[in-house]
Amino acid sequence: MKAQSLLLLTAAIGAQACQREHDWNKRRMIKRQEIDTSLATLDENEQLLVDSFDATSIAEWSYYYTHGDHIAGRNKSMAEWTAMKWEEGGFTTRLDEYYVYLNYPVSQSISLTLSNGSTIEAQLVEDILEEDSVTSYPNRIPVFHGYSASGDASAEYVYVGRGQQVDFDRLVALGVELEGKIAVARYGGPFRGLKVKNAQDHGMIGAVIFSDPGDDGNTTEAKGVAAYPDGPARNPTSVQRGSVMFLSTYPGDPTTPGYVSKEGVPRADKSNSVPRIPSIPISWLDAQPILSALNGFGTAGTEVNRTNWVGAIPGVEYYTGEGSGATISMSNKMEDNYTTIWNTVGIINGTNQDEVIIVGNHRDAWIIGGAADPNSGSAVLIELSKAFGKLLETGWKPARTIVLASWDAEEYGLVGSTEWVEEYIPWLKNAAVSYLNIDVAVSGPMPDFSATPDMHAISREIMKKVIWPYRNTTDRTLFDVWSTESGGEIGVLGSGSDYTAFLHRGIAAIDMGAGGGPGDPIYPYHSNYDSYHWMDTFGDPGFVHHKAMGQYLTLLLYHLATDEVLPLNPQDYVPELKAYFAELEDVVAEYGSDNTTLDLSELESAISTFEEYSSQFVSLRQFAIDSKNRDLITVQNHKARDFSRGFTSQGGLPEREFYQNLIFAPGLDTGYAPVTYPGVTESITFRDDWEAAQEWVSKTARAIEVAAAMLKT
Ligand SMILES: *[C@@H]1O[C@H](CO)[C@@H](O)[C@H](O)[C@H]1NC(C)=O
Ligand SMILES: *[C@@H]1O[C@H](CO)[C@@H](O)[C@H](O)[C@H]1NC(C)=O
Ligand SMILES: *[C@@H]1O[C@H](CO)[C@@H](O)[C@H](O)[C@H]1NC(C)=O
Ligand SMILES: *[C@@H]1O[C@H](CO)[C@@H](O)[C@H](O)[C@H]1NC(C)=O
Ligand SMILES: *[C@@H]1O[C@H](CO)[C@@H](O)[C@H](O)[C@H]1NC(C)=O
Ligand SMILES: *[C@@H]1O[C@H](CO)[C@@H](O)[C@H](O)[C@H]1NC(C)=O
Ligand SMILES: *[C@@H]1O[C@H](CO)[C@@H](O)[C@H](O)[C@H]1NC(C)=O
Ligand SMILES: CC(=O)N[C@H]1CO[C@H](CO)[C@@H](O)[C@@H]1O
Ligand SMILES: [Zn+2]
Repeated sequence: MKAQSLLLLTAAIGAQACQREHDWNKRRMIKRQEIDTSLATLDENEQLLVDSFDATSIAEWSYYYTHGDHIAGRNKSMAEWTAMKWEEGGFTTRLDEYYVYLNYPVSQSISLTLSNGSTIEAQLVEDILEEDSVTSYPNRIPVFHGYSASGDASAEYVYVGRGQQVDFDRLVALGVELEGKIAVARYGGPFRGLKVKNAQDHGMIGAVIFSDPGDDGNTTEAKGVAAYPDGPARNPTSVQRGSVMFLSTYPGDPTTPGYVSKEGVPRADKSNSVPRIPSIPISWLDAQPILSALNGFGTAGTEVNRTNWVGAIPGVEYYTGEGSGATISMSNKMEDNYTTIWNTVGIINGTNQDEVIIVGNHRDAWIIGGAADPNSGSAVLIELSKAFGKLLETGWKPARTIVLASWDAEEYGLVGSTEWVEEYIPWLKNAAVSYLNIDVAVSGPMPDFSATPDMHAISREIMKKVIWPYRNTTDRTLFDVWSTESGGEIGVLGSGSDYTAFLHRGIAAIDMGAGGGPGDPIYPYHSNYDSYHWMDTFGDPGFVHHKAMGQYLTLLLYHLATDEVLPLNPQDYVPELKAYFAELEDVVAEYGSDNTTLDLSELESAISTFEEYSSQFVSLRQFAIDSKNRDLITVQNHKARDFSRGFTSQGGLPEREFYQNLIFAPGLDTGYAPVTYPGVTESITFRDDWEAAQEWVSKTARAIEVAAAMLKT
């Protein structure tokens, strides 16, 4: 199997809400003179919505969410409080409960034995900071991996880089023995669960995953920047918790693939979607002695010749480590639990009940705080509900039904949203117009969006209606800052947050948020320091970005729910489908050999058909508008709502039935980052199966034709 590096050529790597890894180096430099920087005029309703936003109240909601345990399945009162706040804004609310498999930490330990017999215990706790009250809560949550396997492992260990399949291929090529060893992997790159899966697939018996200041650019202590709480660099003891589910195979409750988790339902074997070997996350401080014990043994980091292999932990040379004589003894004890989770759901009925816009944010966090992930989004949604409450008071009614969702158990593997979609799929297939996701609304000042192509135009238009307070300026629009500072490209949706179940049932979706760019404070993702204090001091002092992101989401929702002509543009799929096609041709050229053939003409012709019918759609929609033909506008609105269902295939992608969208999917070995035309691309890059690739060309072409047919006049 060859390297997957090409998959990352996809135009934009995309925003992945629970984890954003935007490659800021790749951003296009757009000059401000080249774009429209003026603030668009707002109508009365838009103005009322925008003016309703208050940073001080957002800070108050944030404070509430970030001062109590709200790991999945453990804080019903927070779900109820959310419902109460939304009720105040005029939403009718309820809690939707599911009975799901989760596991909670009991005890974790790692001890290192050096070749001379000395032992060192890993600290495995983050420092208590006087400035940050939640870091000393007696019920603060241990460092662990959600859905990790209970077990002990004691063995020599190997440094495996980011732990992607290509990293393991490299180790195998170097002749490093992996069987029976423990993997020590660096965070970043693929979703953490896939690092553990790859280790397990190579016969390894445990995995330890560490954070590395090498991912922090110039904002490191080694380069003279103070660490949190004194400065914006990473605190050396901070640990990234997180799920180790095999996210690219299946999200949702791993014991109920494809059906709703209620009490009493049959439970499936989960071994294909969660690891069998134990894993534990550690800080870079704990990683330092473990990795430096490998210095001089095996192949030096610089000789391994893999990108991102060498990090920046002082004193560590990132050797592979065979023959060091050092061993790790790890123990991971988890408690398995079937337990209730609560999605808060709030509804304002629209006049057209067969058209629904869903806005979702998850509520559960790995830590007491969660000020960025996910509760910056939660705080924003309360302010949004208040804004719509004010609009309702003026007598306004939405044309389309609005559903707000506060998902539980996203962190374990998109559980609350996936189970909900599985429960309501008949209704959603008929009525869902689009799904708007806001997970980490703010962890820095750089706005970032990923969306299905039909939402690109409206997403950009709304950016012109909001001021984005970038680096102390107060007169730049979100569109201006996004275009010139963040690169001005809307990403492709992969996975990593709650839009996944919607996207893979053919529903238009957008994911939004703002993160840190080079030089910005290091976001302490999934650590105890993702706290209110960090947010207020470094992430978003004054909560100004929270406010602006909330205004954006509110206006986007307002237009989707109100505009007589549904603001979705199916025709905007055309340039994207063509760009993905060009990328696929590159993949074929790169991976093909003399005896491989792949005929892409069916796909090319399907894209042409789509182009033709979508342009018929545009003409007829314009005719309906010009002739003020309401019935015809409704017909066209329904086409815009429905056509993307055509991109899905009942049977799903090869060996992953859940992932039905044949245009984009999370990469099998990336988990977060997207792959386009995944059936074809991964048959080539993963399986080297050109016959299968040819079949997937046909299946993908047929899906595009089905979507096209729905747009036909
Ligand atoms: C639930 O969250 C709230 C708000 O953060 C907190 O006050 C409360 O203590 C939490 N409940 C539990 C049982 O931890
Ligand atoms: C073993 O080696 C480590 C690292 O070089 C050193 O710090 C420690 O003192 C040594 N222990 C003994 C018992 O020699
Ligand atoms: C770090 O600083 C150096 C020197 O100022 C600069 O060239 C480089 O681009 C910076 N790197 C990042 C990731 O910001
Ligand atoms: C890594 O690449 C360098 C330069 O091409 C080469 O000299 C070296 O042998 C390579 N290392 C290994 C372990 O293959
Ligand atoms: C909204 O519409 C649904 C379906 O018609 C109905 O069951 C529900 O009672 C309505 N809710 C409100 C608050 O009017
Ligand atoms: C914003 O202004 C404050 C106060 O003048 C200053 O301390 C801070 O460094 C400025 N921030 C940026 C990003 O320029
Ligand atoms: C291509 O054909 C040659 C000769 O028949 C064979 O040795 C080689 O393994 C084939 N390569 C692939 C990728 O199938
Ligand atoms: C730790 C934990 O949440 N344990 C729960 C496991 O499930 C049972 C039944 O649902 C609960 O009573 C426990 O509290
Ligand atoms: Zn999240």
